[in-house]
Amino acid sequence: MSAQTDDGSQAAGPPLDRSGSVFPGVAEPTPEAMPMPNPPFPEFEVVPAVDLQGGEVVQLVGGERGTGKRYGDPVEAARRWVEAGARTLHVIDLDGAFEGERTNAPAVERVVESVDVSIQLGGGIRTAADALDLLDRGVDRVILGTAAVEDPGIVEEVATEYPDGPVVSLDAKGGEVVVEGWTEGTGLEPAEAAGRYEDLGAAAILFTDVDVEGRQSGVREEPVRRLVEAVGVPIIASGGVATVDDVVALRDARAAAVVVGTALYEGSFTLAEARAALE
Ligand code: AMZ
Repeated sequence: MSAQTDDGSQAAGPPLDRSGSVFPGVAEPTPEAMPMPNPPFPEFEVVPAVDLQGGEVVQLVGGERGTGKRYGDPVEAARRWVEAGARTLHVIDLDGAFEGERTNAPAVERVVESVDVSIQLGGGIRTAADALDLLDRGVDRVILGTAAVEDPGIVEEVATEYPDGPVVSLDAKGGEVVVEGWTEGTGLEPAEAAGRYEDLGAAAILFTDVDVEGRQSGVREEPVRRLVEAVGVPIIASGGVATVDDVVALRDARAAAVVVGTALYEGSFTLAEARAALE
């Protein structure tokens, strides 16, 4: 979680005086009310996934309900990854992604309160008000999938208050962006859609290669390269990582970060091994 202090971002011009006649009656914002800049991934990171279903950690295969394996208590998992050196956790409310309601909110809150690293949270965040509320409460980044496709203006609304806050997920099945828990196609191609979200203020783009997700069958770098070439914001790659070579391949494809789930939970490699391979 990030502290919220004055970021001095008005340095290019005179500070806004909200206490004067322009906003009569509106108190000057306290330093605590201003978000501190926290741009995503100044250095390449391996980001453990904490995907939640029914309050427990799960890893699905290809994002399909009823598949995959359970890995117990989310707080234990989160602490384990932080102790192993994770600087960011990728927390997904899967019930939220499927149903549009964040039913794992209590478990998410326990995770957020129990670790002191950056948290990017997604799944079921469908309104700007919910996204802003989560950012106000200390979540570092909110991931918008379905809502960003249905109402792209939400991205802009969130970015206006938290420039480093909104991550847009453009997860693709067969080359097409999918939403509603990856059950519905959109007709969008990720690299084409990404530019529009960059213009709206997305701080980063999450790309999950759904066809290989959870299969531990290796990654495909090509779609990641296409996104990196299409936009200037960081690309967070996800899906299919089985070995440290996959991590290195995605770093070499110039992803800013890679999300790893099953391979870490199954002990295929450790975060320390990934770090060593990246040196
Ligand atoms: O596994 C799935 N079926 C799945 C998943 N992991 N479906 C969506 N998601 C993730 C996306 C994104 O981070 O990668 O949920 C988030 C999007 O949720 P929403 O509710 O904004 O569409």
